[in-house]
Amino acid sequence: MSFYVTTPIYYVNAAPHLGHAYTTIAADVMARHHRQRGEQTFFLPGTDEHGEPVADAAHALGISPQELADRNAERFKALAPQLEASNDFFIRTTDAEHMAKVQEVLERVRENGFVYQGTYEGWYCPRCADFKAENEIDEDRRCPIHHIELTREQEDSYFFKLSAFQERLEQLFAEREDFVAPRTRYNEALSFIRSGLRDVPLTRHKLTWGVPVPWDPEHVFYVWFDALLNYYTALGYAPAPAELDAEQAADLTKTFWPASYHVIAKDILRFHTVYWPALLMAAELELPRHVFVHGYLLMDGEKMSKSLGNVLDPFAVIERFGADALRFYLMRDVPFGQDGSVSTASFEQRYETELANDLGNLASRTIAMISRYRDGTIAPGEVDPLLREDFLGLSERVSECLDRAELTLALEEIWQRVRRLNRYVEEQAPWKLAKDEARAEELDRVLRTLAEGIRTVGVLLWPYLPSSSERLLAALGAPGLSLAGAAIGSGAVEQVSSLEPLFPKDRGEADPKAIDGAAIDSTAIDDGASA
Ligand code: ME8
Repeated sequence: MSFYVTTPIYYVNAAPHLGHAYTTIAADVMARHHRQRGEQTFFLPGTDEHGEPVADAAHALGISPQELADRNAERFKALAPQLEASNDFFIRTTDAEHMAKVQEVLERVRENGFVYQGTYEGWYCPRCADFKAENEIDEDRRCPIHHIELTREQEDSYFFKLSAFQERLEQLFAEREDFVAPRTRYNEALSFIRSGLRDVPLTRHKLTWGVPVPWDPEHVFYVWFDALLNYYTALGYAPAPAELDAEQAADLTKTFWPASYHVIAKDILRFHTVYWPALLMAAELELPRHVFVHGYLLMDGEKMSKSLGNVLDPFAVIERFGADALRFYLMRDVPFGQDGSVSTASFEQRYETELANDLGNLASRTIAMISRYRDGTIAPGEVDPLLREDFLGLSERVSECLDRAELTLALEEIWQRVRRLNRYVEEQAPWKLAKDEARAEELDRVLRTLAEGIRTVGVLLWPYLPSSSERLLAALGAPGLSLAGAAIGSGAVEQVSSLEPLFPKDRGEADPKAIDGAAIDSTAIDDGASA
């Protein structure tokens, strides 16, 4: 079994923000979960470095596009470890290997008869790097996303014969209803296809910052074709994960292509669910298994984006609360697949009531009681059948949810058990049992059940809370992360050791700017320059 998950490659025309962190965290949760299942896993994020938005931003700063790309790619690359993302590689579309492969694949698309020469005229948004259809434009001729004026562009272009794939795309959607999720996004993509596909420009004549077109050096490829192909090209030169044998390591494409999941937000739905499968068909490559389209993180009701200038800084949030708290908050508070508002108030609420109280206190109390009443030792034996029943099928259920990229649902399944364990402590009142010698065996069983319960949720929570889970499991003397061990009673906690609070409450004065203030309040492009 293998599992390959990707994030969009982010534009380097500005700095990373919470929206980018969100998708990266989500993909990382999936990657970690599949590693726990013992599957060969590859997780790819990266940066999208060509095209007009980057060229324009660099021009405004008086530097070369390559300089801007180098500078900002570093910041996106640095974001991954800060989020505790376990990515296997980080692709940059200015990598020579990527560029060569893009030329090779698109040359094949042309040889296969899906490219022709023509002239394109239309309303163009330089920030989207995209022409807008007439029905997307209002009377002001402004971009519906960036609110900037569209320009009327006319240029010689090579076209990609998207229209040739109308029937095959309809057939794809009919045969594979899980190709795009959630269902609303599947419907949206399908209705776009049904509305009739028009051919799209494959190259840009007026631009030089891009992958040169091999058959006509006056053109570069339109940035979206260059960008989408990253998911495929990376496997041709990324270093192999350590667990692969020599034969697999020689060509990652054999093990990991096609991708299991492309995780994206709805802004780039059409590119991933229509252009991308058509392009792969044209190049005779296998299609990805799933595209999961999540919603927007909203602040003041509007999508955060670099060009709107209302971005906030994930680095500042992490510095104060840690990556785990950010990961948990985003996966828990914003139902994955829907839009959701983020705010300081809801972050603090989740942190206090769920991380610090529900989980942190449960772990501290359990370990403290085992230390106090039993010198840190768990007597061998069975766990309480009451709790065994409540945990029955849990890891299977979590896997099922994660197989469908239902990240919030899977977390809710686990959290119900965290709450169950808290109720169990109250119901059993080990402090009362400890006062009665005649109930020593009962106390042993309650402590064993609690230790095993928190171990089980600790293993299941690892994709969401990697460093806290590892600390918790280390304190339980049971560091195993394999999902096979995520059944209550299977892990044999024998001896516990002390545990510093997992989520300390004393974080100093609340700083509203840490979450919803203007942690980065300059416009995105200026911010890109000052870093
Ligand atoms: O579109 N809420 O790059 P990009 C949730 N280079 N997710 C958000 C978000 C928000 N407010 N803002 C951004 C591009 N994202 C192209 C992609 S892929 C072949 C090329 C996340 O830097 C979300 O994943 O504009 C969204 O799809 C992506 O960032 C857009 O990143």
